Amino acid sequence: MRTSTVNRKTSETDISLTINIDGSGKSEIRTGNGFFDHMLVLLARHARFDLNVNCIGDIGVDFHHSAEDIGICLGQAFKNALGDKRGVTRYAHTVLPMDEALILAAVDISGRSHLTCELSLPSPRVGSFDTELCEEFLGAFVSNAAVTLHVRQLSGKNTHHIIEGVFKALARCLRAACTVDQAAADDIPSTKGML
Ligand SMILES: [Mn+2]
Repeated sequence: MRTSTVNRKTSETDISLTINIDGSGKSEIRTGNGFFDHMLVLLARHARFDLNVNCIGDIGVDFHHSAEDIGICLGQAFKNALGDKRGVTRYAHTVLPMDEALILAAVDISGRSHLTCELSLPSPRVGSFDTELCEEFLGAFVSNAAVTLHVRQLSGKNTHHIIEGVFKALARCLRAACTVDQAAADDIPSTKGML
């Protein structure tokens, strides 16, 4: 089983996070923000990761530090859990519909961090979630996971639908990219010999 736990405490947040890449989609998520809990629950479900997240953050300021630091912890745990990435499929992409929203996502478990995030979010808030934090979270995740991620909104009018589509598309991509390619299960999928 590819698993990892990260505990990270700063003056702004105190986070414990456990991931099992080879899980079944179970999660226990307490981030301090209801909408973001919803996003991480469905990320775990659609990636089929088991994911526990507990964050005590300075949400009296706002949710910024919590969203960013959860992204850091998730990225670190994801990278640790994958180890030398032997056998992974590495590349994945999806075009995911969420009602009127349509989201393209593409992932490369490359060992290099890159995010292109092209979203046009009509509303600055969903519930108590500042929607600009979606990109903050993704940036923190890719930086620490050493993953390349492209996210592009092909259509969408409802901000809840668009962000939910992003998380579901990311989940489907991570699930596929992490899956062991049985024809090459002993190989590291790079001509360099490492990822
Ligand atoms: Mn929803």
